[in-house]
Amino acid sequence: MSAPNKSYDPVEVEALKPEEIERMRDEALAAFAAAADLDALREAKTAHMGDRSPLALANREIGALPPQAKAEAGKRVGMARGAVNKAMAARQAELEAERDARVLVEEAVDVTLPYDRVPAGARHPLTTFMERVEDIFVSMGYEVAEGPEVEAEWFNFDALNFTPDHPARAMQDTFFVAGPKKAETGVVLRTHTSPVQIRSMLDREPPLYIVCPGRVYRTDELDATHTPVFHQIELLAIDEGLTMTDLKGTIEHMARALFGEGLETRLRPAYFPFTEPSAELDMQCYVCRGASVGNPERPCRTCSSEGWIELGGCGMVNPRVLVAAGIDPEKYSGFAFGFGIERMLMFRHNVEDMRDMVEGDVRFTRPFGMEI
Ligand code: FA5
Repeated sequence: MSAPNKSYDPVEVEALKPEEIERMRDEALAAFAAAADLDALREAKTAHMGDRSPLALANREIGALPPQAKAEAGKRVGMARGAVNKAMAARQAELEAERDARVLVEEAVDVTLPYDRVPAGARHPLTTFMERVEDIFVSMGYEVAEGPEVEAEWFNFDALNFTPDHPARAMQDTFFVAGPKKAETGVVLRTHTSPVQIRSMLDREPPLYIVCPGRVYRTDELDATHTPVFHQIELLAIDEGLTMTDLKGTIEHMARALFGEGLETRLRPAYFPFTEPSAELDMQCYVCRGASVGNPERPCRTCSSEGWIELGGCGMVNPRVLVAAGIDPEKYSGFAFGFGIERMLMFRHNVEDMRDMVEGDVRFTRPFGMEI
């Protein structure tokens, strides 16, 4: 800042010349007009309105002027600064309005768009059905048991009284697991859930009541009534004094819980090496209740007009199996029952083709609801 000077001529002070002040003002106005956004405007504001801006420096020169020159110079600089302030405020308002309009467009949320474009998933009907069956037995005091899907041949066949050359081995076409060095490893993909009978008997002391749901494998082709990977539920009860009557009553309870009251069941002789005697258990058709038999006027698709639906295989546990599992057959007896979940789901929901259950198409699963 210049020192006070009594003979000071304001015209001689370069920074306070009218054309200089006008130039400073015009440069500021041009800089504000050229600022394309609020950041650029902030920079222009610092350059033209800040403490080190030309107009601020010129303003400081006024203090050093003689009194007679101060008023005029002060008015000139003041008007220029006023014009600069006004132009800055106007440009700021303009740029803020532009920004607000742009943000409204860019960050707009369309509240009318559907919010659930990724539909919620649900568990497969096979899983929920299997759990429903499990619950029926758990409510009767049964315990849920599990076993491995890759199983020793001994558990899958030998301990269940399938001798090495027993023709029944061929009834359950088996996937054998090959090892890195030799093909015969004595390991198979379990062909049924019955090996869990043996595991449970070896693990626990009788009395025992177990229900075992699980996945099993057979070399069957995929068609309308077969799949190479399917599910079974196995039931095993070992106690003192159990008879076929207990077996029939237990399965009857399950059939009624699943299909409705008043349905008859019947046992047909069958053969399984691990039960003696063995039977296939049929349930009266829950759709026609036998009314379609011999009645061409009223055919029934569910039971093919036979009046009965086969539920699965069952029987009294063969004493040889009890011995293999370390249980005294003189003291204990037991019954077992095993059935296919896919087949039962087909009967219960009139599914015509088992392939629908494995293909994962939501058009099949959706009507079963969204139980999770
Ligand atoms: C057995 O597997 C015996 N373990 C059942 C058993 C348990 C008998 C306890 C006695 C005591 P089976 O081979 O019949 O039995 O098969 C049982 C059920 O599995 C059949 O009734 C059928 O519902 C189902 N099943 C068999 N093969 C297939 C397949 N390829 N696809 C879908 N379900 C099948």
